[in-house]
Amino acid sequence: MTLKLHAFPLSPRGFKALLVAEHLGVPYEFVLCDLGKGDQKTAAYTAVNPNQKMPAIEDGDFKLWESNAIIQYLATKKPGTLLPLDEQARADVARWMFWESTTWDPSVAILAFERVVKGLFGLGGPDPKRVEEGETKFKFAAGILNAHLQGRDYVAGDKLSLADFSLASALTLAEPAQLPLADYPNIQRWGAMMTSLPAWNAVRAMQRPPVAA
Ligand SMILES: N[C@@H](CCC(=O)N[C@@H](CS)C(=O)NCC(=O)O)C(=O)O
Repeated sequence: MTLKLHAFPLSPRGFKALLVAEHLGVPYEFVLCDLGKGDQKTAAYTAVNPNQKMPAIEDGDFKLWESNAIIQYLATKKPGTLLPLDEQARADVARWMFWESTTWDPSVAILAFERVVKGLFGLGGPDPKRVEEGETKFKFAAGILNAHLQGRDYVAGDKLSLADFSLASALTLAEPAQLPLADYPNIQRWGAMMTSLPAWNAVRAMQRPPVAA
């Protein structure tokens, strides 16, 4: 039975799961979870993810939500690829994935909501106070990532890992969310490498605006 991946490709979290599946060549069935139509709130989807958020996967009877847990599970389908087998190298990847959840993603989310989501769903214009808060949080996080990427091609170790995919997914909204990246040349260099991956373009092609409810 093919693994089902419920995602809304415009969202960095949905994009992340699709990106890793595409990059690894893990066979999957794409199930659009259209946030504009409220697909995440249906009883059928709530049985998959009680949080009523995407992404989520179903692999037979196994259900999994949280984008970083999902990409970790996908990587186990191709051992030794994006998740190192060495304990310390794997812990390093995990560290950046947790940091993505606790620090990077929440800072991106504020700017994404104010500058992209509100427009898509007719929720009014950006709130300048929230935008300022988002920019401050984003710059704090970007400073950490930019310094870490000094002299490095990849976030963890010397090859692509889940850490790169987890963190780079936010860049799918770099332009529409106007992520303030100008002062972070190492993030720009690394981001250019990530956005040139064939899988990146494949998932970009799946993005389309939500259908009105
Ligand atoms: N930490 C979760 C966040 C998931 C999440 O917040 N998804 C949002 C979209 S980016 C969602 O589905 N929102 C639907 C809603 O709140 O109604 C993950 O990484 O999977």
